[in-house]
Amino acid sequence: MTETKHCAYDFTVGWAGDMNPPSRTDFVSLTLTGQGSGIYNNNKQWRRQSCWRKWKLLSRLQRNLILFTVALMLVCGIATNPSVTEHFRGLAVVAKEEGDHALKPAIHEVQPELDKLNRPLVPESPSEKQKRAAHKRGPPGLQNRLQKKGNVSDTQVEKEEGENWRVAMIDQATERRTAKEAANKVDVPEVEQEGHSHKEPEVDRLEAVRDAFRHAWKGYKEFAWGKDELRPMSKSYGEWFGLGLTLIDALDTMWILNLKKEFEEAKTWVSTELSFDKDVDVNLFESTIRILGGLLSTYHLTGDTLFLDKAKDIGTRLMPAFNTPSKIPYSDVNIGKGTAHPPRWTSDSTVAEVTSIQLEFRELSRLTQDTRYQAAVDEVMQKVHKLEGKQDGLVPMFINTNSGQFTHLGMFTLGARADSYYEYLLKQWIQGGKKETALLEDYLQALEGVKKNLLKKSSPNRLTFVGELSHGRFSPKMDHLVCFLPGTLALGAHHGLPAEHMELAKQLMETCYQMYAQMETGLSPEIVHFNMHEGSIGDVDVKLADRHNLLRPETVESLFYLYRFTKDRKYRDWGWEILQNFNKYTKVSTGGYTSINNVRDPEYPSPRDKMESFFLGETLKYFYLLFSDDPELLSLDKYVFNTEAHPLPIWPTAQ
Ligand code: DMJ
Repeated sequence: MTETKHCAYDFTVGWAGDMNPPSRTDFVSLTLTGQGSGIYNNNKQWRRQSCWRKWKLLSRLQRNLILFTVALMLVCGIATNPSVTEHFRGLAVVAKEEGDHALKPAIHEVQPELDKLNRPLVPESPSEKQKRAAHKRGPPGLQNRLQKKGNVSDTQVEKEEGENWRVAMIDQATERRTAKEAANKVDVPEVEQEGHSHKEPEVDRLEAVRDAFRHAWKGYKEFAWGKDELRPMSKSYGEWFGLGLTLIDALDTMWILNLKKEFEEAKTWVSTELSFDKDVDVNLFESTIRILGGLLSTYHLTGDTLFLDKAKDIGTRLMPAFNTPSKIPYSDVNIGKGTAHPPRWTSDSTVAEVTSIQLEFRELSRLTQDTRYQAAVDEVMQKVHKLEGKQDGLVPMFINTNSGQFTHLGMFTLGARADSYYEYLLKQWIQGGKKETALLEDYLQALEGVKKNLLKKSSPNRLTFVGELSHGRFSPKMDHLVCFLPGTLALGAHHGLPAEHMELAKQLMETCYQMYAQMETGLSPEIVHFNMHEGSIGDVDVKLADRHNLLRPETVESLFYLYRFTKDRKYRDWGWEILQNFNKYTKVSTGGYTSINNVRDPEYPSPRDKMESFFLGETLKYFYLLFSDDPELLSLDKYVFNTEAHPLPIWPTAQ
């Protein structure tokens, strides 16, 4: 049967707000009728021609009115879409942050990448959407974890490489060679399976870490030798203290990785070039954990007194920091002049900084038989132990160097400015032979405080996370820095603390891994916010300003502890995934690795042009220890690692 129909449109654009009909036509009534009594032909071409003819029949005014109405509807639709408005707000935040960066000179080379990050918002084409979906590693519901049990294959890595930003930056030849070499050096463990014994080939992960170190060192050696930090994109360097920070931080890593040639070159620099007799302000905490800690551990590993002499020199030069009315040290010391001062804008120090220098100064006293170092840092701990202003063992973030009291009361975090206070309570107790009970009490009480005030579950997947408290208000914000905690909890359980600490460590370890796995690059952002509302689509939210990754070590560090104590291979596999993603998104062709601005964009992760010294001092060292099968390689019954991954001995008399 043929259906007869009119192609009829009725557009009425007008105003009928008055009861009386208007005396003139304030509206346009438009009726379009189909092709008279023509037979309705529903083929596409007929429809297209017919509508086009109708359109041509309209007056210009009518056409303009229609176009205007359609445009208005589109604009309203976009403006009321929350995800779009949020994106615009986010772009404004990034623009502000990058504006701040622009003040710093060496960032100019990175600007094209930043421009790409701020590229205009355009709707994604279906093919782009598909591409994104392919890159997305952490779909809601942790499908990601379930889907990708194994490692990304080399072929897949190479295929993806061709599509992303690194085409311009990364030396793919180097990378393929590395993958090939790694694949050739196979570690072939015997695996018993259903009565059959077969060889299971495994990429030599230890060699992959050594390759990563060599690549980082190549950049440092070529463009930043003897300087604090490599700027791998601009092939230059940055100075912070002017003390060869990266070189010193990396000394014991080279020793542990058995990179003899590199170690010897660095040692020559220390003996011939390194001088602390310099009119320079250094941060007490950073120079203690990186320089003093690095020299002490290298002395222990090598037995070479060069490093002990240097350690004593820098330790002594840092001591003026403790000359304060309260004996709570200032943040900054001029190691040439022997003067110390707080930052320009405050007389406060941060709590983590004044309570995370103890392992190093205590060890320096033990080695030199000079008790002054230990006395100074022990006094800080004794004062903090007694202070008011804690909540269930949790400490505020600031302490005043004049009054010796906590300031900015009511704010509690296990992230920046407080993190290593908790870590050093446990580690000092271990270092000293588990005798200093005040340290243990403070540690255990703080963990109760964490459980009571900061520990929550996310939605929908019930990941356990540690949030923050501000004047009684809980915030589901967690810094990547907090990922030291699973490792510290596991270490405590290994040294006899309750087994439930290990259970909590495992839960938090899973969360820290998900902070990587749920990102499109497979690398964690600096800060995440967990969703807690029922029915949330994903567990993790990341604000635009928090999407950077600084090559930080905390998750890898915890994976190392968890693997050492449980021997569960999944921790190694997680670490292997992370190493591959560092190689994929942060490796710079001409040498070195770079921090990135955006872990959510695998096409434009936007390099920041900086390789932090802790990438060599900590991150790569913990990767190596994670993949090593030798439990005697820095046994956790003999050594305790400082917060910069420098192993210091557990005191022999104390055991
Ligand atoms: C390092 O300097 C130390 O691990 C410190 O405790 C925290 N920050 C960095 C690494 O993220």
